Amino acid sequence: MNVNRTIQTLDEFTIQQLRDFPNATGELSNLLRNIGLAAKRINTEVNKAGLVDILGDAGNINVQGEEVKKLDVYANDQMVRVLQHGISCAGIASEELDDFVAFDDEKSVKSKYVCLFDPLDGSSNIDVNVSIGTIFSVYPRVTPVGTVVTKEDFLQPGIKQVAAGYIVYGSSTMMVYATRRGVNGFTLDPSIGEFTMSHPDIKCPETGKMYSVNHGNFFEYSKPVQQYITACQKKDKTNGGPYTQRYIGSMVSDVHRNLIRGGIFLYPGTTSKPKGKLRLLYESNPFAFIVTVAGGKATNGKIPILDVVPTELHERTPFFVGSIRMMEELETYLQNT
Ligand code: P6P
Repeated sequence: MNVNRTIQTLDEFTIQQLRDFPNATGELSNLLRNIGLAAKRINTEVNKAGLVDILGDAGNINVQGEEVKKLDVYANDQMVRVLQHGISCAGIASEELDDFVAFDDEKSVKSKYVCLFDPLDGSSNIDVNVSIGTIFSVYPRVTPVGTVVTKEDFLQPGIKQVAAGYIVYGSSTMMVYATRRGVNGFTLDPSIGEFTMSHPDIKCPETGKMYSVNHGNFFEYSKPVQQYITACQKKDKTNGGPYTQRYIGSMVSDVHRNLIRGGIFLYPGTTSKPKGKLRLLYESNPFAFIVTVAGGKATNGKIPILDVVPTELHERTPFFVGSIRMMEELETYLQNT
């Protein structure tokens, strides 16, 4: 059997990046490998999620006598554990936790980074076997290394991110992450239990033919958003329509598809929820960073998402992200807001 030595694993790739930047400390590479480990553990449980009903529903005691946890709680525990036991993260904030968690042990306080994440986005889709994902965002701390992190380390604008990524637990399990040097995708090879490079140097196509939005909220969207959505459905020389509408209802899947194929994803504010549904810090900012590094664009409908200065850990924001030409087309409508 030919062993393909040219396919890099996530670990090999992050170590190669370290070799290319000799003055790098290796902390970020180590943090990304930690997330890869958590993702493999989460993937194992997600893949048998459907069996939980057979083996005993969440909250029950399984055959090993362990409490069967809700998957999103399990995913959160795995992310916290690998980051807390690593030496590259000084604290975390999670969609699952009300407040941030400072890692105050003597090793962690010396770490340069903090990590924010949604451990299992779209978890309501699990019991109907729709793809779900983990989303993460990495910032350099603003408080002095050696001290315990504070909330200001987490309330930074998305432009300050040093890395962001996601894992999509789909037909295959993929980890995609961006640093300022580019976006790379790794597919989990179950035969060796490693993420292996499958999508090097991902670029978001300048335009596309897909738009993703929840049409059910149409009559609650602003007029300019309604006009744009209507234009997407018309054969129109200016926007190259009609587009195809694709909406899985799992952000990681919808944005991943549009990143690879080109397209636009919209989660606008509505009359009942003017801030929309998606979280700024650990859903919108990571995807905005990834798509922007890949050549796309992301806004809150008014300004680049990455420029928004957060005031709360769990604040929501309207979110528009995708191929740059499609985003520019959308903005010709939104400027009439
Ligand atoms: P709606 C999943 O619950 C999620 O947070 C995102 O993954 C997804 O894009 C969005 O909500 C779907 O929301 O209101 O369209 O069902």
